[in-house]
Parts: sequence; structure tokens; C-alpha cells
Amino acid sequence: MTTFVDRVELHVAAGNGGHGCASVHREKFKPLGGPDGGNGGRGGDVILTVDQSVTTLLDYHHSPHRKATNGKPGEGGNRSGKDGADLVLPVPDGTVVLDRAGNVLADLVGHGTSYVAAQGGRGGLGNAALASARRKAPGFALLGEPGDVGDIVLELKTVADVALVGYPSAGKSSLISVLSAAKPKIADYPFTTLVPNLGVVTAGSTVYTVADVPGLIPGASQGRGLGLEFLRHVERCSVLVHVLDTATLESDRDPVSDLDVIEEELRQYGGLGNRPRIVVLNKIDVPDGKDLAEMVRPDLESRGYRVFEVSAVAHIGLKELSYALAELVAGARAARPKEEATRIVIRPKAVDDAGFTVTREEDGLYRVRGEKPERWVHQTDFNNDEAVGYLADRLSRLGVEEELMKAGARSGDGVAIGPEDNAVVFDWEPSVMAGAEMLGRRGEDHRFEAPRPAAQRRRDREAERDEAQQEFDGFEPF
Ligand SMILES: Nc1nc2c(ncn2[C@@H]2O[C@H](COP(=O)(O)OP(=O)(O)OP(=O)(O)O)[C@@H](O)[C@H]2O)c(=O)[nH]1
Ligand SMILES: [Mg+2]
Repeated sequence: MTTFVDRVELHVAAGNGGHGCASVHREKFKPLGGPDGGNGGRGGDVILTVDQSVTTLLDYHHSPHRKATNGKPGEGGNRSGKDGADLVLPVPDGTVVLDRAGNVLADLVGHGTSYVAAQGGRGGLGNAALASARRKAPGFALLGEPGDVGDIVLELKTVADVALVGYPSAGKSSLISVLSAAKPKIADYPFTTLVPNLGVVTAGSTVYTVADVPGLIPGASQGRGLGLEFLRHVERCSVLVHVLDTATLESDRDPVSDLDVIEEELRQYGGLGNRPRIVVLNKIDVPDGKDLAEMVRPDLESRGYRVFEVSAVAHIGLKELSYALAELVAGARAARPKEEATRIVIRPKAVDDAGFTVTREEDGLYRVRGEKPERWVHQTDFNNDEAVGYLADRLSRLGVEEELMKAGARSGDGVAIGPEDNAVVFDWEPSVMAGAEMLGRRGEDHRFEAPRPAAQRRRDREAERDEAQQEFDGFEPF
């Protein structure tokens, strides 16, 4: 069986939107036709989708950086840029998506269930789309927006029907290896299994999955041994099997007290009380083991457990056990509400794009935060006065100018739009009319100082955008 990786950190980057194009239609005897610059394409999303043929997160462990394709820029002749392709990442059933702080973003259960982990940037509008009665031939276009970038954590909570729990070396992996086609590592030292193994069992007409869990020892809930962390794989199982060792040579152990210890650890972990449990007495091929099994059996049965005497090595009692498990699994499945037939697509919570805030910071800088103003700033080519004027128009229509005035901003004060690590800073001049040209000339991007040729400017801008994205780790929209 392949290595089982059950927790990975993944760096995802959606595609950037393509830039809009500023172009003017040209014909032989019509030197100045209308604007015909097309829109940029949308950047691709990064989407996680449950694929039942995937069983581990191993792929992501090996290559944890994933990026969707950028949208293509628009072109003259009203040609729109192509959208970037979504990047679909297959994940195992039962993958939990978390942010780095440990908050659960999505719990992906059921084939086809999807989660948009990073949303692609919108393409910029071309100058054809920006034309209006008032602005007949815009000499600018909007830039594509950067796609979401950030880190997520994927954690696998195995979705198995049956979980095997027990002391190290009780024979849990051995049992999986003889009940199913899985070939986990088996050895006579404790903690051979470091991550759960999964096997598929067929008994009659029932097919079910069995997972073993790394061995538990007294005090596991306090972090002894491998701890209880792996019990999260048990949470989704409908049946628990206690695998008890009848042939251990440790003098202070016997099947009944082993069971008590494991039950106590399960109780400490919590939430598993209602799972049906059965008991497997393993290693009865060993003569002393068989004797011990017979001795403790009545005691276990009087506690209400169904008891199976088996030998994983000598293949004794396996058929009975697999059919009994099939019956319990079928019962649990029948009791479960019908699974939704429709695929679920979970999108990150929509950011509230209605408003914005203006705050005055200690150094006297006014900071504007809000989905729209921040988006608009990203769309603006600050080397183009007309584009900056268009931004000023939009900001004033949203009421940003007014709020700044109310907050006490005066001519010449610094105004930053965006978060600390990714803001555009202006010297602000209040203008009730917010005339496009007026603010346009004042609009300055701190990132661009010396005049550079257009091609150089474009290259720099792109490099800076990539850099800014790599550095951007606030990652809040997720
Ligand atoms: N005689 C005998 N030995 C067995 C039987 N089942 C397992 N063993 C042996 O017990 C040892 C431990 O078996 P594993 O299957 O690795 O035990 P485990 O419960 O998975 O142990 P951990 O992964 O360490 O928690 C190995 O040496 C096996 O060969 C059995 O039915 N009879
Ligand atoms: Mg094992």
C-alpha cells in the first residue's frame, strides 16, 4: 500500500486576471475609429474536489505549490482574452480544509464535493467596455486583478466503515492484510503503523472499508505513545473493533484490562460513545492464546460485547468476523440519512463588498479598507493619468472622498488604500467635484518613481505584482 499522508500544507495561487486592452480602431480612410480594446480573461480558480479514487494526500506532500492559469490580456479589434483554466485538485473523501490558524474552512465528504480554495482574478475591462457617452474614447484600460494566493492545510479524516483499535502489536495491520487486499507493514515491534491503513473488504454483497489506527497505550490522551491524534480517523467510522492480543508476553496485561485501557482512552477523546463495538481476540493460533481467549470470553460477553476468536496468521475465524462486520455496516448505512445526490460546491464566504472604512492611523495616515476600493486600485494603471482619473471618479461616487473629509483628512495628507502590506498610497487633495484630471495628476503610486519606458514599466509592474502576491499572506478571503 502506498504511504499514507494525512496532513499537508498547500500553497495555492489562483490565476491573475488578464489586463484589458486600450486600442483604437484604425481603417485606411478612418484614422480614428472607436475604441476597440477587448477585456482581459478571468484567472483560473484553484478547486479541491473529492475523488474517490484518491486515497492519500501524498501528491500534495511532494509538490505543495499549486497555481491556476492566468487570464490572457484583451486585444484590439474587440478581442477578449482567454480565461485562465481552473486548476482542479483531486482530494480523498473526508478531506478537511483548514486555514493556518486551524479554522475549518470546509469538510469535503462525498464524491464530487468541491471547494474553491482560491478565486481567480477578474479580467480588466478594455477601453471599448469603458467607453460611455461622457468618455467616448478612453485612452486606458483596467488591469486584471491578481488571483487569491495563500496557504491552506489539508487534513484527512479517513472515511472508513470500520475502525480497528488496540494496543501496539495486537495485530490490527495483520488483520487488515488478511481481510482485504491491502498490504500494510507488519512487524513485531510496537508502533509499526504510524498512519492509518485502509483496506476494502467484500463479504457477501456488502463492500466496506476498514481502517487500522496506530496503536494506543495507557495515557495516549496525555500524548503518550503516538497520542490520540489518530483517533480523528475513527470519528467518521460507524463500527469500532477492539483488537485484543491473547498472546502478549507482558505480564501486566490481559485482554480484559487492555480493553478497559483502550475504552478509557476513547472516552477521554470523546464523541465515540454511540459507535457499535465488537471484540476480536487475536492470535488464538498460539496455544496459550487460545486458552486465555476462552477464559476471558464469558467476562467480555457479559459486558454485552460480541466476541470473535481469530488468528490473522493462521486465518482462523476471519469469515465469520467479516460477515458480522458487514451486517453492522449495512445496519449503520441503512440508519444514515440518504446522501445528497447533488454535488456540493462550497465557495469561500463572499466578502461584504458594500462598504468601506476610513481610519486614521497613529502616524497620521488615513487608511481606506473595503473590497471595492481595494479592487479598483488593483485595476488601475498608475502610469496612465486617465486611468487614475477614472479611479478617482469611482472612489468619489462610492463616497470615499466624503468619508475622508469627515474623518478629518486635509490637503496633502497621506491616504492608503488597502492592507498594510499591499497598499497604494496617495497624497490627498480634497475636491468636492473630484474632477478626474485633478486627482489624476495627483494620483501617485509609491511603487513608481522615475519615468521609465512603457515596456519597462509593464515588465516592472508585472514583476511587482507577482512579488506582491507572493508576499501577501493575509489571505483573509478564504
Ligand atoms: N501468532 C500470531 N501472531 C500474530 C497474529 N497477528 C499478528 N501477529 C504478529 O504480531 C505482530 C504485530 O502485528 P501487527 O499487525 O504489526 O500489529 P499492529 O496492531 O498493527 O501493531 P502497531 O502497528 O504497532 O500498532 C507481528 O509480528 C505479527 O506477525 C496472529 O494471529 N498470530
Ligand atoms: Mg499496525
